[in-house]
Amino acid sequence: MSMIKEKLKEKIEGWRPRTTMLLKEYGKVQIGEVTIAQAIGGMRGVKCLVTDISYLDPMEGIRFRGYTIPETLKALPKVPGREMPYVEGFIYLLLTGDIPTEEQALELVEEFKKRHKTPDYVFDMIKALPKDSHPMAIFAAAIVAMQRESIFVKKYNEGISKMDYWEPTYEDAMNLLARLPEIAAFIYRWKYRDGDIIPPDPNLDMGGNFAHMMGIDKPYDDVARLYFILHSDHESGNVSAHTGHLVASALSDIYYSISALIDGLAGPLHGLANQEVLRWIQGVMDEMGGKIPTEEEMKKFVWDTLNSGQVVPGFGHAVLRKTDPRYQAQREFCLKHLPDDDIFKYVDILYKVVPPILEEQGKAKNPWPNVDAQSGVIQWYYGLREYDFYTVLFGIGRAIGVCSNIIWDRALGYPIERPKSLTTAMLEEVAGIKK
Ligand code: AMX
Repeated sequence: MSMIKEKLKEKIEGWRPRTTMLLKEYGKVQIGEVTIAQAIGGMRGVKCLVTDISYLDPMEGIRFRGYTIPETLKALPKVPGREMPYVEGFIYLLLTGDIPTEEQALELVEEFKKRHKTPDYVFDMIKALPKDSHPMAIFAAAIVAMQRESIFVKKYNEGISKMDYWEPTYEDAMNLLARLPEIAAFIYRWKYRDGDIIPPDPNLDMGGNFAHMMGIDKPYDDVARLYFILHSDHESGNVSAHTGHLVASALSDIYYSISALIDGLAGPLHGLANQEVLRWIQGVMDEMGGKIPTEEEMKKFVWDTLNSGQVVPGFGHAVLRKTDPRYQAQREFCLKHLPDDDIFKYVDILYKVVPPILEEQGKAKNPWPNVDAQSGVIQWYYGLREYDFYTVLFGIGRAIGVCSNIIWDRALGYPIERPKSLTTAMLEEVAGIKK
């Protein structure tokens, strides 16, 4: 058994009694109530999911295993000579709750290298798809195509004990995570670089190898590391994380679950917003003839968007009530590496003008920017200008968080998800409108 799996086993065995006790002895203790507005309104704020991988505080933002983003980036072992930590070390943190030593992070780097070989049929299948397919559709299809590789399914069919479900789930998750960067880079080079595929370099870590396979020079390796870490997890209720958890709760394997997550992430109100931000900015740039707008000019573009009944992409959030720390982390990267970039200047002006406008309009509960307002600008700057592709990068990151969650879901025996629905007439009756 690998070092990380041993460690995980120890953590799981230590954790199980806590869940068992809560369920058996305190199962009837109330943690909230549900209103009609919540039932109709997308279950906002209903407390009915459990995860220890990350927690999202509305004011403070995300904590991964208790660590804020700056704390996480500071504490994890860094790739020698680079600014950002190993993504593999971050995965160690999400899985075990502990900051790895450099040696532990490197063990995981080696483990991923052993697992990364993607079956050839995946690439053949991608090449058989129409080239104008959206990269997210290709990505989801490539993942589900590998379902036949599932070790969980094999073990389940052999009659494995429930207590051991997490082990083959871990194997599937690690195999999949090891392959996602190569699959994503293949999609990119096949679709946008005339099929000029760059093979992986077995000497590199996940972030470095991704930049290499994309054909983008340093510091894009650090961009990839930062991006995968920032997008990994945002507790369990967002569409992609929840979809992954929900599908896995039926004991569907990792391949089905992560492919489904990617489908949810592909919506413009969720992960696709980073593509929408760039599209919106490009539209303004066209109208401005490439000039940087004044704040007054920018305000007009924002109001035009709102008055035409559209949302301003990259702003607002269902849980957060302040500027997203994932936005801040990327902003700091921009201030250091691309302060004079025109698109960054646009993003910066938007940061100043959009929140007061959304406040004045009075609809959005959170007028502040989210992760997607800033992420496209970095990709664009380093030459990744096909913004249809941006959500695939988000998807690699999100798969890391959701895989970690699913392994723990299985370890703690979380059951199939099945909330209850009511009819409109029942709500009217509860509200006292109709007898
Ligand atoms: N621009 C214009 N209107 C907005 C807005 C924005 N950025 N954010 C929220 N609103 C509007 C909503 O559309 C809603 O209008 P309605 O009452 O007419 O339906 C009203 O404000 C109340 O919405 P809310 O409770 O503040 O937000 P929500 O929880 O329903 O939705 C989100 C959250 C993110 C979907 C929404 O803020 C939005 O559409 N933002 C723009 C898209 C975006 O950036 N998405 C990415 C989010 C991060 C991520 O998941 N990657």
